[in-house]
Amino acid sequence: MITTEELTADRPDIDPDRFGAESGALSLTSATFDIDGDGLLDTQSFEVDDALIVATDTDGDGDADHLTIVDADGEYSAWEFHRDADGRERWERVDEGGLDR
Ligand SMILES: [Ca+2]
Ligand SMILES: [Ca+2]
Repeated sequence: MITTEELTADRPDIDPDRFGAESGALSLTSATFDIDGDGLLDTQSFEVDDALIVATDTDGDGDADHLTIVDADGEYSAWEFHRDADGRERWERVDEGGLDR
């Protein structure tokens, strides 16, 4: 998939309704939070349609390693990014549920 700087300037290119194991690497272009307190910005939160997405790059390579998607109904799903030895990239869902039940 090819993305231009124009498309990714403000937020990563992601469709929360279609996100899944095969969605591929998600590069973080403008992290604004330092979740682990090491002085390096690692996390970006943004909205796509009515979904809130929080993406964290835990190893500092510029690609998100952890992703949480909260949709307009309060349903959430959490994902971890894995790059296999053969180079295959996939997201694994590690958690899901509703925030208010
Ligand atoms: Ca950090
Ligand atoms: Ca990373």
